[in-house]
Amino acid sequence: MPSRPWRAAATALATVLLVGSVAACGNSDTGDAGNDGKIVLGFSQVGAESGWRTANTTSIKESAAAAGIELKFDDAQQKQENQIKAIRNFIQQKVDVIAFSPVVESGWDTVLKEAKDADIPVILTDRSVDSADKSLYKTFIGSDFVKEGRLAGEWLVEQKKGASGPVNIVELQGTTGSAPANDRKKGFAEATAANPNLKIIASQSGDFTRAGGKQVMEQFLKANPKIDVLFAHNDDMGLGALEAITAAGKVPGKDITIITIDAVKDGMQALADGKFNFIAECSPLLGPQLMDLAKKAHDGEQVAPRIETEETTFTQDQAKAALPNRKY
Ligand code: GZL
Repeated sequence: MPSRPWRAAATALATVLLVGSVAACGNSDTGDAGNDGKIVLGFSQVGAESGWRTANTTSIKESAAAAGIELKFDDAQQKQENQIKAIRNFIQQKVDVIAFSPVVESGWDTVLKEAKDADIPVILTDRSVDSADKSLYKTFIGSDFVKEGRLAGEWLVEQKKGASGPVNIVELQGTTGSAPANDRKKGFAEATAANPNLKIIASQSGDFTRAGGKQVMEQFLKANPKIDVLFAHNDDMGLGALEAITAAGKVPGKDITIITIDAVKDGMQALADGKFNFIAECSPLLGPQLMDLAKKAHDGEQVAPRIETEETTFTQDQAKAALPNRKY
């Protein structure tokens, strides 16, 4: 019977294929390392809103490649709902570890519980969350934003200690509800309370972007005839504000003292050129430490609950000296 030998061969082939596919599925189903044995890290990034963010993304992507970690990267375009969606996708794909920089502090408990129920460790990078349940994430790696705001305020108190009358300060806040905006504002206010002459006469979010900084500074300048100081929560908003200040016929760095946070290259150039007066550093180079933590989390090793990055501050002279060697 000519069909019988073919039928046996076809059955054998189908069996081999079925076993093969189940085996392949088995690897991805177990959620263990990627098919080629690599750890799979799902990362949800805030967006691409500033020079700091771009440098942070570069550090993460380059470090993952160097560490042999398979990176699934998502850009949330500064929307929390996109980050929640990305985290759910990572859970569905059974990645080994999830890391993210929460665009805002609140609203994460539900999705973090889903990751915990799926037995996928979560690492917070750069920004933190206000969850009361600390078991929802393995660790936080990033900066002390209150300290950054405090350093900015302390420098201003020193600069203006001889002031006889009111020193009018306007403040460009970061993204509303974000940890850096909340904490930098807190630290700066605490430090400047030391001198009652220092008065924050206006404070509004520029969303960490150059466009936002320019737009809000234009409003500040229209509404406030006497502005002595601008405190911007990041370099990019300060750089945007420069355009508004110059357009208003004022000299940045002289008519208006400008203090910012980050110390990205463009901000350091403005500082070296005398347009900014002081910058508190906030390092975006978290990639290498993140990959080390991802490996430890994957292997079930204990890690410290909070890992803070080493940072410094810059005056105009220090920026001139540091610029040639800046990595970002
Ligand atoms: C700080 C980071 C902030 C930067 C901004 O760690 O979250 O977000 O200061 C960036 O430049 O947009």
